[in-house]
Amino acid sequence: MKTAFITGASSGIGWAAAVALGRAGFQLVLTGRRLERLQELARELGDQVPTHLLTFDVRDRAAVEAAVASLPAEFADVDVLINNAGNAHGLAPIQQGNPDDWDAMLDGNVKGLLYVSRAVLPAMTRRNTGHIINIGSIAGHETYANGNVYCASKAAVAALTKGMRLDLLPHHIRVAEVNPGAVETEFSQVRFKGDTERAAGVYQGYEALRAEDVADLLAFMVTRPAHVNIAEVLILPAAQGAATVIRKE
Ligand code: NDP
Ligand code: 8X3
Repeated sequence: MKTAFITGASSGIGWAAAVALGRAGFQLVLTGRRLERLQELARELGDQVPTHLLTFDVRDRAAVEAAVASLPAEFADVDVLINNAGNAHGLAPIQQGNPDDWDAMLDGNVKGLLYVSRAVLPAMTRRNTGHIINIGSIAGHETYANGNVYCASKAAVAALTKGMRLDLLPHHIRVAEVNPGAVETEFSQVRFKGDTERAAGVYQGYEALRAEDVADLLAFMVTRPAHVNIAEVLILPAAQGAATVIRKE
């Protein structure tokens, strides 16, 4: 059984990816900060999908390293890493931005992805096999007003994906980036700090992507033959033309 390691599995895209990859025959290492949510996911996956749960904050390098080092032998040979954990915090012009929000985005979305990758990679380079998918965003490829630091964090993910693909080429490790547009998850609740009305407004008047739509794509990508790397995908709701251009009814 192949092993997939999914960060941010306690919600949204990561949760749906766990369900889709479980169905595709993977055993799963599921990570996030909220243990009870991971336990609920493991229960939903049932006995047919072996799971190992790890709780850590991706911003805490020592915690990331300790968690990955603690993997039992049967889960340690990671075949697929989905670097999904991340969020936006705030939506404000740069001159009014909250530096705590900036830290959360740069430390989580960029350095967290690096810490997890660095900790998991020896299991791949040693075996000369592996597949890494970084969850970027349309925001990493176009910068919208007030998106400044979130967009920068995702632009960094785009650059890192290309760099990782080059560096890991000799080790037969496929590296890819999936860039979603608007997906209805807890993303906007986090961005707007629990303002559920404002968060719901982001998805009103059109059909946003569901986390399952992105998960289907991820399952397709990781089940391609070993010579195929779907290296970069932009996945949008049909009603979305650009980051802030959405056809609303
Ligand atoms: P959710 O808020 O639903 O899920 C975010 C996940 O990331 C949670 O499982 C959360 O787990 C985890 N996470 C966040 N910060 C940390 C941290 N510091 N340490 C460990 N885990 C963390 O949002 P989405 O599912 O939408 O987001 C998943 C990814 O998709 C993110 O990288 C996001 O930027 C990206 N994305 C989302 C889009 C959207 O419109 N929704 C569009 C484009 C990209 P926990 O809180 O338990 O730690
Ligand atoms: C999430 C999509 O457009 O809100 O990355 O930045 S967007």
